[in-house]
Amino acid sequence: MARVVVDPITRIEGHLRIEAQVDAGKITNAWSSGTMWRGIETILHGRDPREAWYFAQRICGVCTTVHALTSVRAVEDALGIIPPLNAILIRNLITLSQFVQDHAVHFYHLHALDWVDIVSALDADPVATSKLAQSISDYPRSSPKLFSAVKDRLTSFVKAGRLGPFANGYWGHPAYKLPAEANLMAVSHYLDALDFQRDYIRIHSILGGKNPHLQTYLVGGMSVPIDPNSQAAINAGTLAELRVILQKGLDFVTQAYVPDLIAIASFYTDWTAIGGGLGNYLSFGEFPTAATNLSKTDAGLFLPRGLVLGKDLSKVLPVDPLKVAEYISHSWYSYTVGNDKPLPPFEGETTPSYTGPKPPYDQLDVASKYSWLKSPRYDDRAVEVGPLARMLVAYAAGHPRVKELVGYVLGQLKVGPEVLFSTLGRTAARGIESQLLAEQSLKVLDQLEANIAGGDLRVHDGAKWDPGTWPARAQGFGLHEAPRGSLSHWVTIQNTKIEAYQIVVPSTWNAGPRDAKGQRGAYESALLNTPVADPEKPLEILRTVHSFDPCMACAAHILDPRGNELVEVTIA
Ligand code: NFE
Ligand code: MG
Repeated sequence: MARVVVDPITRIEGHLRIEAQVDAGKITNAWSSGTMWRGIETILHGRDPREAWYFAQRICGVCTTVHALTSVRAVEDALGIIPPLNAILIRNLITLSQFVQDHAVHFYHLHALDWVDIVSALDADPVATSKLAQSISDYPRSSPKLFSAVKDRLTSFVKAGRLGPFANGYWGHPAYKLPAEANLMAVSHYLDALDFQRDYIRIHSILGGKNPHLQTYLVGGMSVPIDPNSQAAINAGTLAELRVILQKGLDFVTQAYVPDLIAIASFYTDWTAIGGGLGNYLSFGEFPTAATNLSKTDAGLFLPRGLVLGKDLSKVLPVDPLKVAEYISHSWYSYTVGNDKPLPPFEGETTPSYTGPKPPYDQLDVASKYSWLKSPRYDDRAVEVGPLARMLVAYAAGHPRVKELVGYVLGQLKVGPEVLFSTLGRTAARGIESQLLAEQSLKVLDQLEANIAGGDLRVHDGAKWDPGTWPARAQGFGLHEAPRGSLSHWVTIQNTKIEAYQIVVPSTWNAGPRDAKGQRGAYESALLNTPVADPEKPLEILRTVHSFDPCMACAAHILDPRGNELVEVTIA
């Protein structure tokens, strides 16, 4: 019996600690702790709601666009604004490209090394690697010469002891199963993906001025001008450039990401029986195809809104966002209503109350409070959010392209849909979603072009820009599916200023601690029964936790407004 502590979990965004009880080579209990304190909710108090997005998107440098979008949606809902179609389509393009880049970076740079043994790649034969690569895809960078150069480069890094981001991996661990050639192919694509993601995200500089933290959101629309006769606006040339980059994104996903995913997964099908977790899946739905308010309707969404409970894909239940509430029974906060009651976000409170031991500490006090993350619940249920949740909700709702893509990937692996409820299912769903959304990005561009060609150049509705037109009090929420899952922002506006602001974030849904009823969060639940071959090298814990793509900056987004010291960190 051993208590395995992984702190910090690396190859994620932010600071996460996992404690796991390992008995006879399997995890019998697990706790997830966000160990970082930062944030945004409180500093928004008293500000102009039209500028909230600008601060909110600073929550994170990874999912940078998502808090800007959700914030403007919340304020638009409160004030009854529906932006023009062009603005909605530009927002979709920014978000779709965010997904493709973020998922590709996660697969190659954050998750692949849980499955790919870099050191084993040194034993690969470049000619055999080229044969393997060409047998699975028509990705052009697959010649023996190229793989030979990658192998030489890797060999020189290893000889010089300069492994850089590859240092301290659990290389040689018995849970690595890929042949040397597959490892070399994956290392080569890891390097290619670095270039790909940098070039691809230029979409954000075209539509948002820069990345991260785009500059062109606006309550009521976007500040990206459309004018076919101006060099300084979206014109035919800009649209053509966007098409080239979006097509490159689709090509990379089709030729590299998805074939690599299938090739790697085929050696790890035992991971379709590990890491299932809660079995409840929530998606708010995303990508409006018309000018609508997502908080009032889910009509016309490309990805459906819905809830799947108990792994039952025979039905999709409706979602009422007002059934969201957050517990803090095991989180370092206090509520005025008592610490065991959940609060819905419109009544949410953010009062830090750190009772944990001072770091460094050996073990969390799991009977009491043990995380900076709250525990969001839907209708008092713990649910998983993210790519797997979205793909399962879409699959169960009969989304034709999702059904096709899921069928294709499962067919290649010779397994059925029941395997989706797993660590590997989570990773496969992210790849399937990348293919789906890279395809969709070109269709959204078509729709934008057609709308512009029809003479509609509007990107902003300024009718309610003047706070003098607002009611004395207004409340609204914004819903979004961010790459890691369901996100919501909740705003109360009183006399033109923000009176209250709450953010319920994807990684909080997944990485949060137990609630007052003892229900585990998604990570805590997924880790149960995960095998651990060597407690000193808990590679298997990384596999399951990374399959969620953690982002702790998003999840622990609270900040004391005056920068008062809340935690003392001692560096020995
Ligand atoms: Ni910082 Fe995020 C996404 C949000 S957190 S990455 O995607 O919101 O899960
Ligand atoms: Mg919050």
